[in-house]
Amino acid sequence: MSSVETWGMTWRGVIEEYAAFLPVSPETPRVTLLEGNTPLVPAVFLGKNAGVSVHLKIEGMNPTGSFKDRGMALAVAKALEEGKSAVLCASTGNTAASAAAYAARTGLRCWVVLPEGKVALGKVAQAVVYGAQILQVPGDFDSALKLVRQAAERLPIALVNSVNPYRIEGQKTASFEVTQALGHPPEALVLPVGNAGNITAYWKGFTELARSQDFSCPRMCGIQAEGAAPLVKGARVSDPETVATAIRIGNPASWDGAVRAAKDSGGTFQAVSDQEILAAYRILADKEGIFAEPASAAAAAGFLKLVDQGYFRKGARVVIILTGHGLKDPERAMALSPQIRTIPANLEALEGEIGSGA
Ligand code: AN7
Repeated sequence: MSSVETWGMTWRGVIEEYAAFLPVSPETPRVTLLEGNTPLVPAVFLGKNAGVSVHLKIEGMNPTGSFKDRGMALAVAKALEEGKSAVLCASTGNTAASAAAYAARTGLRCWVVLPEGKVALGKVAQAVVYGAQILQVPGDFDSALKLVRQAAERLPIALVNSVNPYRIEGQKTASFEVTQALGHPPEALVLPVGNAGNITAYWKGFTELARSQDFSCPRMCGIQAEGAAPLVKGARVSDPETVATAIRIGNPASWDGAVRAAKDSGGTFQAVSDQEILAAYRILADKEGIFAEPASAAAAAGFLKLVDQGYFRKGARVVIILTGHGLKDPERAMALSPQIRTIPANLEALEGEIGSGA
């Protein structure tokens, strides 16, 4: 790991930066769009109100606007190393955008299968512009994932969903960054959980670090949307539904990894309603100046709910993972927007409007 002082201009992307901690050899191509090295921003409003110290890990600052880029860099590098010429994924959107970008970067063909009508506009736009072959299927992400897993067994194509272990390996690098930026791991890590790859990855990263250094791992707090909360309920959800389409998943592929992370860390799973998600979405923007997509806001909503339950000790250091950028889902933002008024293009009209609001 490089020191914090060398971050910035010399950042080389997650594979090169963390090669010693990843299953790579000198022959593994250093595929990168300079993913990782994302900001850890203090959340003054959330922290003060809760009596804890809160930082937000802004994963929306990755090259395609989500945390998926960390794992995708490595998954695509390995696909290249293995001589594959195409990648395939099912996706609620962000995996598709990331796969499409890294495939474009490396000259691989990219096939993405989306749940019809349930992917945020910005993510589809990304997949289109990066040149992916886009297909949609009726039903939810879970059936799309089942389909691509079957196809990947029959075709010479690299499956780049988080069932691909290289995705998990790449994503664990975020736990290294959090630890390095704070100087120690936080006491709790709060993150949204859909297919459960990310919580599995963070936990792998923290436990690997704890083996070589003397510190305790954070309690892992996995947040799900109420209508798609299999890990909270302890049972698959057959018709997942939530405003946070990224985590509209009823049967997480990394179920066991998620359960282990929460259990072994002394953490928890928590469900939040769509109303709580949208309230947190607005608090992040309004009070912290941070625009995160609804699935990421779910983590902030979960944090607020855990605060209400007295879950954190006073002064605890908590990191909330904001997994994707708010611009991913412009339709959600506009649905909340008041009517924008047109005024005459003159000073009098503008001054009249601003009035005592200056
Ligand atoms: C913004 O893109 O599953 O628990 O296909 O896009 O590791 O699945 C996205 C998931 C959280 C949940 N936040 O992470 C996909 C996909 C955002 C996400 C998650 C997703 P996992």
